[in-house]
Amino acid sequence: MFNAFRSLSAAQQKIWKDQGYLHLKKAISPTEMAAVRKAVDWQWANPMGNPHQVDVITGPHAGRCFSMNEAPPSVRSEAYKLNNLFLYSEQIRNVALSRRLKPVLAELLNGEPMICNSLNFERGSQQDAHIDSWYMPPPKDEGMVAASITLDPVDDQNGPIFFYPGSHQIPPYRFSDGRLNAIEAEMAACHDYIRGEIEKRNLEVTLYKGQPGDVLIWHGQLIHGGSPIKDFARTRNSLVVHYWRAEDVSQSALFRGKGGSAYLGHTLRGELTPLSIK
Ligand SMILES: O=C(O)CCC(=O)C(=O)O
Repeated sequence: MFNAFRSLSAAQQKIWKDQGYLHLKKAISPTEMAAVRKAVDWQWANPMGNPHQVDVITGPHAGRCFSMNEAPPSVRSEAYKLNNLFLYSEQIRNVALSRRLKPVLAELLNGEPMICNSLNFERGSQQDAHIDSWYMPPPKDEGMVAASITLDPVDDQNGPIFFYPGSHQIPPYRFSDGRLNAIEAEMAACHDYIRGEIEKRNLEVTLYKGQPGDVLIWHGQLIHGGSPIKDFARTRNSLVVHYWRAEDVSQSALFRGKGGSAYLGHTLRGELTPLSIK
């Protein structure tokens, strides 16, 4: 068992237990933030043979997914999601499991955190309300948390993350196979259930307005999404990371970086594997 020292105050532990999120202020250093921006710049400057996937959210290509080597350069001025740089980028892994962040994640997971997905954004995602375990169900139900590492100041103009504090306590919706992962044909029923539970519990939506270096961490069952971008001239650079618990994953799937950081050795979408490393 991973030995995490307790790093959260009693007040933080209570917020996590009752509300399902934490806002860590100034947890990421300017050097770490610069490393994330540099990694994204590098991807756009080196598209040749680059297999990372880009989901386009706005503009003429909205709804399409390109591999980096086929993505039109204009996509960078739109809202987009650059998937899974963690697999080949030591810098991204180092920031995702940085000195200040890793002990907190370990305490929340009650075990060693392992990166299972990463997403780089330059603008808000505008993503509908969702629960992460629908798309990245952890090997053990309670073994997942996510974090948004904030690189730009966030306010209500640049599409902040919204979330429902306390919604992680809603008993998970089980799809017909008994699991947490979304089955498309059953999503209408799932949304009805979630809406009903939000009303029953009088849960209210909150916006995350963080500053560069802050991190929002949320529980794998917390309902959240991205608000509409009101001012498209404004960027909202961030690195979103989803974590599972290292001990829940088979040894063959668990990889380690130079500093020992744990990460999944393939992507959950299946588009990248260790074999495709150049
Ligand atoms: O950053 C955002 O706008 C939302 C990201 C998100 O919901 C997610 O990746 O699960």
